[in-house]
Amino acid sequence: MGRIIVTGAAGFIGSHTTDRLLAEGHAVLGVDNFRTGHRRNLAAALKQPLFSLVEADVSAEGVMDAQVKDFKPDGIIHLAALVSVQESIQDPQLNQLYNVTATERVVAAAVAHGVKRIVFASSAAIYGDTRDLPIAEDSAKKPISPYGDAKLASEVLLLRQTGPGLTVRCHRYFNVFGPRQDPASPYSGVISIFDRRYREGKPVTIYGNGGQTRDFISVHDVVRANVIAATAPRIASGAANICTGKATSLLDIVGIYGARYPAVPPPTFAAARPGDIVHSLGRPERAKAELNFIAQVPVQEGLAELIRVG
Ligand code: UD2
Repeated sequence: MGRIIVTGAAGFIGSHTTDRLLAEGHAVLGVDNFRTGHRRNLAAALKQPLFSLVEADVSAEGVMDAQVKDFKPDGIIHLAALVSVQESIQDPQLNQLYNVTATERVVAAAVAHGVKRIVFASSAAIYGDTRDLPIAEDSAKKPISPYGDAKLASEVLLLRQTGPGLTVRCHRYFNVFGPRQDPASPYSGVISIFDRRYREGKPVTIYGNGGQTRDFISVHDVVRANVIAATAPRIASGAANICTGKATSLLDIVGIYGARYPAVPPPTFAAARPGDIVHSLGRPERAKAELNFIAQVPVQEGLAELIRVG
């Protein structure tokens, strides 16, 4: 079994990734500054003897170097980030710190101490507003936010370091959803917002006509991709979409919630958000070819789980 450092371990994707690694018998060191992560997400992990947790900032000088030197991981799953696109627009310097400098620290520590593998949380945001659907990995990369710029820059600096000793995998996540996703901001993932509203018995707001579609992928599939990339023998470095290849509209989602919560008033409709894209869909073939990864959780099933466990 391996030894893995998970940065951003207290976050939405990080905590699920940590749980899965522990369940498979790996030793995990979580690093998180708890800026947007929550200790409650690690309630189960903290009971496991193979888990340890360091409260520290990945972007700070010396932090990753010391942790990697001490823990001697086989791999690092780097998920710590400034996760809000909106916040990256409001505070580009903070975005630079958490989404670029932090990656530089991870790479430097990995190279200095001979870590064999890095898995990085990239994003479909690197493609920007492409109309060329479904999106393949070699599509044009024209990010439209500092967040997308930073994810692309991180990919470049990570993939530059690959060699016989270090394998890097960049995962371009599409719209991830599932339990523990934080609905706190109006710009949080739409499913987390809708889930909270239906639970509270309040109508959701649909911006536009609800016909817009996204490639929604369950966090459990994303976690499986992370664990494969961190632990599978003999994989090559590269970047791939982590998506389902299936489009789901907001009306589809509201239909599922409406059936489950019949007493909640129907959605209200408001003007489409400026800059909102109508359709986003990824091509999943490269992850299948390079990682043998195929998303397995249908959206209906993922939503049923979310409605059940919250
Ligand atoms: C993602 C980013 C966003 C921006 C965009 C660029 C997230 C969470 N958001 O947005 O910041 O970079 O990519 O393409 O990663 N919606 C509603 N009602 C709500 C909330 C959302 O109708 O209460 C709509 C929203 O207008 C959009 C769809 O739901 O049409 C999905 O919104 P999202 O923010 O979950 O994800 P996305 O892909 O638009």
